Amino acid sequence: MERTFAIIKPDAVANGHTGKIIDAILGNGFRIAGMKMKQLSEREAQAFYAVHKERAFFGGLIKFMTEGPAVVMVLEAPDAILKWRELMGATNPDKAAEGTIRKRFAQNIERNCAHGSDAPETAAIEIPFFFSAAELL
Ligand code: 3AN
Repeated sequence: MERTFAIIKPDAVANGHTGKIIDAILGNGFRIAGMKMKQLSEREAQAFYAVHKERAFFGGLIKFMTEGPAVVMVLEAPDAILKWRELMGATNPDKAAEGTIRKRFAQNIERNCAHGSDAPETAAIEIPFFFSAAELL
């Protein structure tokens, strides 16, 4: 079993897609080990996306990720990291495969409705960033 960290981003929550995304997660064989709704503070978003701080899109990304509530989750499955990235689809929804979450629900490369850890080392940082051990069931 593997765990990955996922976010239903503020655009998807505001547009009422939370239920459909959770349904896709459960329908694709993930177990939800942790889940909470939360509006990220600017400081949290900056720390979470610190790897992107030199990028031109950083300011817009922080504004977007803090604009409203998001749903943060820990998903568990065999090969969860890769499996969740496949289910989300490409970062740019225009390039995402038919049926993927970003193809179905994302507006553009920035407002792209979902996040997933990209490697085991990233998941190992991102999961404890939002969840204590006691919150994971
Ligand atoms: P992914 O979320 O697919 O791992 P990353 O880590 O490259 O993609 O990017 C993190 C987030 O930054 C994306 N989910 C998206 O919201 C935003 N982002 C990435 N690339 C761009 C871009 N070229 N322009 C605007 N926003 C971007």
